[in-house]
Amino acid sequence: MVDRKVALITGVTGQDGSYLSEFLLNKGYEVHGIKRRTSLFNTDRIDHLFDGEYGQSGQFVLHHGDMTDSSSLIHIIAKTRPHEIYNLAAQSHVAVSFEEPEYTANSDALGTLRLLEAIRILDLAQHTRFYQASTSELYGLVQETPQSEKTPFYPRSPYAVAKLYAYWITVNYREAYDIYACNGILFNHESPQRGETFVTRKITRALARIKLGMQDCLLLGNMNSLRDWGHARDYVEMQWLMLQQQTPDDYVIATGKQYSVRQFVEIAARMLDMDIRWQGEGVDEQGVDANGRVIVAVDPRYFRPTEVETLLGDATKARERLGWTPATSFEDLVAEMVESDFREAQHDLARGASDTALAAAS
Ligand code: NDP
Ligand code: GDR
Repeated sequence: MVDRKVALITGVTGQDGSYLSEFLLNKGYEVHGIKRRTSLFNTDRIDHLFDGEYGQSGQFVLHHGDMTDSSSLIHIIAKTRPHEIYNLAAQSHVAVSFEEPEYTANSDALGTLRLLEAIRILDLAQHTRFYQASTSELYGLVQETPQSEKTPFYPRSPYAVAKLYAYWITVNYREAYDIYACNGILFNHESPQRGETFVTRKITRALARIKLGMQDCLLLGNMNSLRDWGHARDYVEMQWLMLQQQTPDDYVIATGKQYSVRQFVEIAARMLDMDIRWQGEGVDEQGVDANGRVIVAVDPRYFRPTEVETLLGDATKARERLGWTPATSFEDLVAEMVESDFREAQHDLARGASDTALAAAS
């Protein structure tokens, strides 16, 4: 029997959960993931790991649980006695948090408390290290630029307010109970595994489908928004590194470069040989292709009641103490997402065509 390190990941079915699982499994960890009950399978992002050797050998195990249900969390932690817990589970969509503020607080704020309490109640404070997925959204209405660990917070959504509670309860349990607990204040990170309703993936997916004639137009909200975008694959390695230090601490992870949503659209479109010309202003702004077709338009439905206009991270501390350097450039990130979505769209198109052929034949 190999004496493995044991990790528990909440949010294992999400973007970061899938990259972190793969990273830890490759390092030889026994990885336990918590997934909530859903009416349809939602393990697409981790099926390649679970269906393969890792799942069969018992190195990768999934448990049903929910951040809103203490009993399931306590039970799983008692059973697995993890050396490291990565709390990635959250209602993570900022716009949705305005529609479901109470649920967002329950899962994102109280859910974090439930995990920390489980560590304390089960007497695991000296055994289990804890990572909290904190966020650049904490800076919200920014008080200084760029933002570092010392920049004051000013959250601007129910999501960010819930994450503020999670941030401070993590600090408090570190100080009160001597738990090795860290906040990773991660700026936006994307990948081909990003959920389809976050703006980067929405853009790459829509442009690929417009290119193939499967969609007419991409509807967006605030295109002036500025973000510091990195690659999720690079960022999960930092989550792990934060738990391998002598003393627990909080770290900003960011690229230090900023682009607008509009620039993201332009760069992604260029990669698909679709040069965009902008016309109009405000809600009337439109992106027009070489044939004069409107392929990008503003839909006020996607505006948020309070917006985070600009985020730019200063990751000096992580660079100096964790050796952080982002491996993937912005252009490479966009290219990887565009290529992946173009392949997926081609696949959907071919499947649609063969479905039609099948229907005609039957
Ligand atoms: P995703 O939205 O892709 O994944 C969220 C995960 O949480 C999913 O596995 C989801 O399950 C799970 N989840 C949601 N609610 C519950 C619940 N009540 N009980 C159990 N599981 C639940 O997020 P990311 O992977 O992008 O982000 C990971 C974490 O990092 C999140 O906490 C996010 O807020 C935070 N973060 C993300 C950043 C980013 O740019 N990606 C930046 C900074 C912080 P299901 O698959 O069933 O929906
Ligand atoms: P964000 O990511 O809110 O930064 O939160 P998102 O991609 O949703 O929005 C980024 C910016 O783009 C603007 N925007 C749109 N956003 C979406 N989703 N859809 C649109 O059509 C659209 N048009 C413009 C938004 O207004 C915003 O300014 C993400 C999540 O992963 C959080 O969980 C995480 O904490 C932060 O990143 C860091």
